[in-house]
Amino acid sequence: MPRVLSCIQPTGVVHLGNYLGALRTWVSGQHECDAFHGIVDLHALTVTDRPGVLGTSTLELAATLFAVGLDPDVATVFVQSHVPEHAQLGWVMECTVSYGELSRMTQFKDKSAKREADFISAGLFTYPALQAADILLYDADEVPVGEDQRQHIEITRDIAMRFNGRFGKTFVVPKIITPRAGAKVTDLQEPTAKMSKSAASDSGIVYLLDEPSAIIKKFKRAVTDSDGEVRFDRTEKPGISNLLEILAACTGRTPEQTAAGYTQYGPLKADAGEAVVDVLTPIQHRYRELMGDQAELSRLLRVGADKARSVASATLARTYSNIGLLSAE
Ligand code: ATP
Ligand code: LTN
Repeated sequence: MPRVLSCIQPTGVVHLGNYLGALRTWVSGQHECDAFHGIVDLHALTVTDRPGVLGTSTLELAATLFAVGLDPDVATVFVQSHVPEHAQLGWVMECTVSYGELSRMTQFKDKSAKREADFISAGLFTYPALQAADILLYDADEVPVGEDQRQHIEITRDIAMRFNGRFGKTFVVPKIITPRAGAKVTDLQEPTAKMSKSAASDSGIVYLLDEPSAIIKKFKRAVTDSDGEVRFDRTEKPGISNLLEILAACTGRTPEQTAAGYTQYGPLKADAGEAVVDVLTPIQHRYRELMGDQAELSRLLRVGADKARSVASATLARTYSNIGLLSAE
């Protein structure tokens, strides 16, 4: 059974891009693999400095992960800061990646450019090293993520191969897995930009917990183009292609097959909005139920952290030993 690992940050509210690009694949894959999913609160520290908010958003995100269908009896769901090996291996990873490699990461370039007037932490720069630790600690064969994470998975592979070359076979070199449709959901108001938790405006972002009427409205107002032809073409027709991809992802078809059913933009927008409401409504009900018992959520996360630690501590011990650090025993 392949080992799968993927993580999500507790920054802001989960959106349709997170769901279609990542969470849905986590849920559908959990029975065919040994699945580990982390809520990476330490990663969120790279952009969060307000006291007291991360704990609440971590618990809400846990409820969201179980609401979308991760089964705590099947998948291991844990919080990154509950497993200290992440920070410990993160340092080893920082010493295995170069300044030049980190400088080429587009996520760092984009996020630091957006925060120009703000504090830019060193953690934002070294973020991919901690991400590599998240993945390599679990001997993950596969990492299901959205397309935006490709560069981070590639650098993880490079780090793993470099470390194995220096110190002997220690880490599994993981593969990226992206969904057929939904790997890059874009902002409904700015269809060339990725739908993102950290966007400046909310109007083009569909949140998992949005009311049905708000979702329908956001789709009705989606930015398209003026040539009037329904066709899947990401470059020439980013707005229409995004709607086609979302509708395809919700209905299990390809964007091209979906395009064949439409000649006008209005019905496409309406059907995409309704398909999303149909997918999200049961998730919203389960979310509310789960948030009604926060003690149980915390218990599930403790169980997840225990399982995660048993794997992570063995990998960290192997890493230290292969480097040849002096044993404390
Ligand atoms: P931010 O935009 O603030 O970096 P985010 O929305 O990307 O946050 P993350 O927690 O960083 O959220 O990502 C969780 C998962 O969701 C990752 O696997 C990521 O690839 C995926 N994802 C995020 N945005 C999209 C999107 N627009 N389309 C498809 N997948 C996405
Ligand atoms: N960098 C990712 C979140 C993330 C992740 C990981 C994803 C942190 N650690 C490990 C997969 C595997 C993001 O910004 N979406």
